[in-house]
Amino acid sequence: MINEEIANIFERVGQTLEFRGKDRFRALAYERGARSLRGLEGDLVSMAAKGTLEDIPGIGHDLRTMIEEYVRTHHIRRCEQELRRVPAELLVLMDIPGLGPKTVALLHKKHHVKAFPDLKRLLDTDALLGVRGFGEQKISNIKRGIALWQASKQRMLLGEALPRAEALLEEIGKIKGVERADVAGSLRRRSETVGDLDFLIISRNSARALREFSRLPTVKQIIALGDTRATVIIEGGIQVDVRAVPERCYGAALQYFTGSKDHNVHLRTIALKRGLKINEYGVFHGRKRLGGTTEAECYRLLGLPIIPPELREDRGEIEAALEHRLPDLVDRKDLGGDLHVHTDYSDGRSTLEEMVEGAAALGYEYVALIDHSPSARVAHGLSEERLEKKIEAIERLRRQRHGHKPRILMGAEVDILSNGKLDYKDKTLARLDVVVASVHSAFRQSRDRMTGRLLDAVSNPYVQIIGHPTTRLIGGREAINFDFDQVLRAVIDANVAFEIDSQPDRLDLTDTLVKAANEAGALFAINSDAHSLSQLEYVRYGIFVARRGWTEAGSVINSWTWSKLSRWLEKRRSS
Ligand code: DGT
Ligand code: CA
Ligand code: CA
Ligand code: ZN
Repeated sequence: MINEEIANIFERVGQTLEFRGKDRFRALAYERGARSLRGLEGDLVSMAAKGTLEDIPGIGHDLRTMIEEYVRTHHIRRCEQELRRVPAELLVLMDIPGLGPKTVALLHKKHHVKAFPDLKRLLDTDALLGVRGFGEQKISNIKRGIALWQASKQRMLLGEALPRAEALLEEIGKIKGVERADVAGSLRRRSETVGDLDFLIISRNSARALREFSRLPTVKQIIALGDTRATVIIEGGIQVDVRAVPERCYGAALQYFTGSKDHNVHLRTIALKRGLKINEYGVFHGRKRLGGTTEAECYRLLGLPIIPPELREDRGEIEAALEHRLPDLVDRKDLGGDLHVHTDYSDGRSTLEEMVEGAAALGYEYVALIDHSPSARVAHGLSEERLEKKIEAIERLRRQRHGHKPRILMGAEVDILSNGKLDYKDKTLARLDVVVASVHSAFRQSRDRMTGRLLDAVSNPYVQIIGHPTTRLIGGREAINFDFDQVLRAVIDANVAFEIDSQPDRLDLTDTLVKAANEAGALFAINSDAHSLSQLEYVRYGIFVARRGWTEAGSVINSWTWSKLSRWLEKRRSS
């Protein structure tokens, strides 16, 4: 947490300096420092105590003393002074994708933009059209950036929300008199973003339990506090709802407050057809309460098996439940390995050895060490020469770890270039165990060209997995435009797998596309795309997406045993 806080401050200071047109090198130093802290494994408090802060790349004497100051006082005086020089209303504009400090400075100086409404007005009235520095393309980029920014601003990534909710759940569980506590709402359904954190508790004295909850140190503001419900804002401006319900209604309440609203509405019509009523207190026949202590009981009383929370979006799960054909969803325990793990050969932050150890700790049978191809220059893509070095290093590592799991696979995430060609020659690809092909550039190509580009990649016999197929970034970049159905058919015909990339801001394919792909019979690889050791854990988010997309273990290639997977990998390239 503290790493993130300091990184945010450094990033803001860098932006402020750039905005003011000050020393570029100083601005860059802050930005580099921020990036480095974001990727850091260790925590800054203990590093400060040990005096090892300057070992962090990008952290020199100045930034080190600032980190120490923050650890001691929760303030950095010099940064705060700098930040006061630019109004906060202008600083937030720099978060809009497509708007950097330089553009905001230009808008401020030349067009009197002081806050978001000014910018909105300029764009709505087309006042910027034709103005130097604002081509049509740039303006449309800014408009799209604003749409993404507004959509994401009010919602949190599941990857941020869930760890927070889990920590909070533990605190709630410790409150005196709380007998049971669960997450509900979109969080329990594992939606890719959530609006707020919903909790349900059972307590003998709920008024007192809620009061105690509202006094937790993380609570910054109380919006409402009653005998059965508390709504508060916690650190980071996140809204939290806690509802206390009697034990006998707990199942009905959990069902109701898990939602989704559409699922609940549909469920009520099922109840009506059977002459029953369902609400947050239970299932009723007239005035007679038939039950509602557990969720399973509620569903059973309506003639249904319990439906996993991830499916409760009214996307056909109620029909499937009625016909007893709910999928047997893939589980985290089913994963036999990870087929997309970066190392410090390109833009990862951990070594080959560390990533392999990490995979071993997760009990994996196999792991593919993947790095970028040369066109991904910012990511230090591997030249043929460095690829050769990595192959040798992997050979050494295999010898060292002989007889130990996991099996180490040599791989690459090869760029699908704008013309559809791959960034390595076939001769090079032939030397790799695993080839993930991804789009990393020219995101705005026309639908036809983009479709053709992906089809070209799918047709290369060395490509086994299409990486993060839509390349969207939640709150940061729209999906590329292509004919999904056509690519889906090609992928199935060629026996290529779609990736479900588990990075919390990617989650790509998305749940609905996964569902469509499942209906057509596609294969998936649920990968962490980890860029550091701790990110190996991100597969949990990919698993959630897979489950929300109705995926069973059989269609996930990295849930297969090594003998099955290795045959599949081979077959693909000899086809
Ligand atoms: P969010 O917070 O926007 O990510 O989405 P949810 O689904 O968590 O929505 P939220 O927090 O407003 O409400 C939690 C659950 O409570 C929701 O999934 C279903 C239930 N719920 C809330 N309001 C209504 C309603 O008006 N009708 C029905 N049927 N259910 C509701
Ligand atoms: Ca919610
Ligand atoms: Ca709520
Ligand atoms: Zn990638």
